[in-house]
Amino acid sequence: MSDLLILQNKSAGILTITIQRPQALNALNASVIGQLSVAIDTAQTDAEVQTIVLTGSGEKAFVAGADIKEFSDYNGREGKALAQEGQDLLFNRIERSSKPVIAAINGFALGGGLELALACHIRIASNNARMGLPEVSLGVIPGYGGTQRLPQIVGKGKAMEMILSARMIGADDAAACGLVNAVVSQEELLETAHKMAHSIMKNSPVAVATAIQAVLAGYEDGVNGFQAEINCFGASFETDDFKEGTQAFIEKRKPQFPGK
Ligand code: DAK
Repeated sequence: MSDLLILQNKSAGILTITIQRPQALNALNASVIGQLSVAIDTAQTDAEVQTIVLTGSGEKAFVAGADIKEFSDYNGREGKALAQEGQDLLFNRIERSSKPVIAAINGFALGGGLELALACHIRIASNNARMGLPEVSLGVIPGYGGTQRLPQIVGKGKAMEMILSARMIGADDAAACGLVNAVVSQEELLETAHKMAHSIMKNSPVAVATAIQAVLAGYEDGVNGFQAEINCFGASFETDDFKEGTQAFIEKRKPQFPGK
């Protein structure tokens, strides 16, 4: 049995997952990817979980990349298979999670580590965070969705600069280009991520899940995002959460969403 490389803590509707490999700056090896994948999957059907916060252990790194020691002797076929497997198993699952996933970036988020944060729905960074995609400096390119998600988030020009230069940027630059949603001190990071989670959890969980689905539809090949929105919008009117949300407004009270 492999070691436990992630810690999970459930409290007040929030599942906080902490990647626990501080000796390797929380670098993603196959075991971490597998354990994260199971945790994200399990959370989807866990009624006690409404939002997920993902962070790294220690004060130095969120995740300093894929484990370089693990992939240094891969050949082309193995590299391709593992990129496919990793994207299917973890990165796409995080992005498609019906429960919002917030990355609390507490230090270096490099390579696969930044790609992990990019797959999350919201990113909050501590002011010591350093982010980048250094893959080309190692003779590879980002393989866990970085060439696709980074341009979606910061725009093609900035993404090209970051990917081709392999340079890291600091938290304030990351906020300026929209890579992270907020920057706070290391001490306030988890609290800020949890506050964000609580502000989401005031809303209808069914509508939140549907909104994630509608936003993602616009980035899917061959899918008309506007049409997907119309369909999702229509479906919302059939939910108990919609009935409760509108009724509560009319009765001037806080909604008690049954979807919770
Ligand atoms: N992998 C393995 N070990 C790592 C690591 C990593 N990515 N990053 C750090 N470590 C280890 C260091 O080797 C060191 O271990 P010991 O020597 O003490 O045993 C320990 O963590 C502490 O690191 P440093 O001593 O280097 O700490 P510093 O403060 O001096 O430097 C640093 C911090 C983050 C600047 C530095 O550690 C660094 O440059 N780390 C590597 C960053 C990086 O290049 N990351 C990889 C990006 S490429 C794939 C799919 C995707 C990918 C690859 C394959 N397939 C599907 C096959 C993605 C690739 C990437 O992520």
